[in-house]
Amino acid sequence: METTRLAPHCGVEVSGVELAKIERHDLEAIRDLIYRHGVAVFRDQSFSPEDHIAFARRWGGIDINNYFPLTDEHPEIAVVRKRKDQVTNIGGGWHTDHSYDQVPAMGSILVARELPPSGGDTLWAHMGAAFESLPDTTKEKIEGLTAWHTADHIYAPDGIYAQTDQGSDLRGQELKTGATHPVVVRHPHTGQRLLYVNPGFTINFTGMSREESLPLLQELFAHAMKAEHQCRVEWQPGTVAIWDNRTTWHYAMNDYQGYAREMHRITLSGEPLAA
Ligand code: AKG
Repeated sequence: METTRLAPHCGVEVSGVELAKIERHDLEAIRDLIYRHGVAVFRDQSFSPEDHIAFARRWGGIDINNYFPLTDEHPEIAVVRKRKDQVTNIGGGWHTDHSYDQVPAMGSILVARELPPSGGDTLWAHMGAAFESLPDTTKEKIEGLTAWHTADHIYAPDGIYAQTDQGSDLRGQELKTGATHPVVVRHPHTGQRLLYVNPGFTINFTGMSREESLPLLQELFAHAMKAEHQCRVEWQPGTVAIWDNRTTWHYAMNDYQGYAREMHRITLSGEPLAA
């Protein structure tokens, strides 16, 4: 197994591994790489939906996504599809999967099934690097804070997925379901401190309104999405990416109008988060 860093603070490409047949010690090595680098990318994989599910089960539990269409034969797999006549895409704004759950997802495994001729890359940003590089005054300001996360404004009954990187437009939706998490969490395995707010799903700090929360949230968002915390992956047929949702945010580029793109995602169960 060989590894190549994708960027100084985020991402690693792993070669010499067949995910569908991986041995236990390689799986443990990959788990450790993902905890540290945030996302690992594997090329030229032969990875059927059955392989995808079997591989995910070896990590632990699978979180079924309540919002995305699921494949008919495999309810564990969420379909992340953009039709060729569609304008918006799923994930076209910085977010981390399932931060609105009481026990947020550990990670996600995304497999390229149909790609546009060019474009449609995915970006990740490392929240350990983002926390580390915050000014000390900001670190002091957010120490001990908690924030509320929801998806009620994102997945509306009409299927529109609206996000901006300055904090999502709440579109007058009534926000009911969600979860409160520390603004800075400690990674359950590495102990690294991670910034755990994201533009897609984080609405307000506990004890503060949305309006009172937005200036500091926007300061944190703008800092975290800086290019130096990011890496970028260009998909090819056979590419699989596995990421840690506590350690990273991600962003699906929407730069391939007129073409379809389809990815299959399995979301991996996590554990409760603590400061
Ligand atoms: C998600 O599954 O949450 C995404 O953002 C999709 C990423 C992608 O399609 O590249």
